[in-house]
Amino acid sequence: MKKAFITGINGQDGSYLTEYLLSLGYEIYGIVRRNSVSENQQSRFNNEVRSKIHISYGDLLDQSSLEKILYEVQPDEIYNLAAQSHVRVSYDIPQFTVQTNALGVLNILEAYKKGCPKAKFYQASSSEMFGNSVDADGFQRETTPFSPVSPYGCSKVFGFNIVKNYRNAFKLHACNGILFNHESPRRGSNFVTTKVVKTAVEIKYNISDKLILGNMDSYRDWGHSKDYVRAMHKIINHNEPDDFIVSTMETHSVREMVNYVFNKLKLDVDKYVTQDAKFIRPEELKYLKGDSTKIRTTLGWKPEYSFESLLDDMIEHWKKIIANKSII
Ligand code: F7E
Repeated sequence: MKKAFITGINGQDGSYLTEYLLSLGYEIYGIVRRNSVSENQQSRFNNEVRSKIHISYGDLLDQSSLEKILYEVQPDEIYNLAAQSHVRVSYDIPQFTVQTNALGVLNILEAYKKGCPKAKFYQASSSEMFGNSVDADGFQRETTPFSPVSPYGCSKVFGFNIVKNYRNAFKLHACNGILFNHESPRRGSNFVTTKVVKTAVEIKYNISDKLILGNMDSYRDWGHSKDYVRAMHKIINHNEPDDFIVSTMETHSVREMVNYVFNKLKLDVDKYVTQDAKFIRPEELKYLKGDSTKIRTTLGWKPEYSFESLLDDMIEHWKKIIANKSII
């Protein structure tokens, strides 16, 4: 039985990856940071999954916890998904963001090199590293230069580079997935897709009466987290450690996304949606569209969800939650 070790195991991607790897017969280990509401630490798992996995306290900033657990578990695969993952929030807590997302990667690489160097390592790198850099044909790809525009993006560039450096310097099987935005019913409610879907459903059920957004003219390449965790597993298991873009190859504006969701719920956008400068970022990443030809041709990965079926999945999920709430 293969063993996988996952940081950020209770996150959107960590929880879907856990379920996917369990379905493939893996034994799953993970760490969570201590939180005073302990129920929150396994909130994305149902009881059945919870009973099958091994979760311990740990932190990317606590070297001793990383060294101890990696040495004890001796995993075959390590997935480093833990991060301060919110771009706008990275302006509020820039030092914490950089410590976790940059130094945290170095910490886990050191623990891996020392404690279980035969393992394979996956780093959750991000399309935010590109900033406003785009190739002439309108895509970002593995060769597009990084030009980050947020503390989050800067921290992720360090993480990406240190993984490559450790791969080459110490002959470690360490890889990067450069994932474009990916969403799901499990996405946190301060990311734009969930904020839009959840609020629109609340409007439908008369629980809210407005949706206040920031920049509606930025473009994102939005995929489904369930598709993207399959890509992580393919990337780490490629015979050569390498870096791959994971994307849908389509781009849509925030405005198009809002229109789709409101039309689906038969709500009038002009009546309910307004903008407020407080949601605008100090520097905005305007446009993302990833060219994932390399992973499609080399590893045979492709997404199953479209932009529309992703949003439909989220709408159905929030309808169930909010319909129950409105009955209570
Ligand atoms: O924003 C605009 C906002 O916060 C998307 C993370 O997973 O993907 C994610 O980062 C767009 C931006 O995601 C609101 O300005 C408008 O242009 O959902 P988001 P993100 O910043 O793209 C990358 C790849 C990651 O790696 C990150 O970890 O939507 N926008 N109005 C808004 N965004 C938010 N959050 N809230 C608004 O009210």
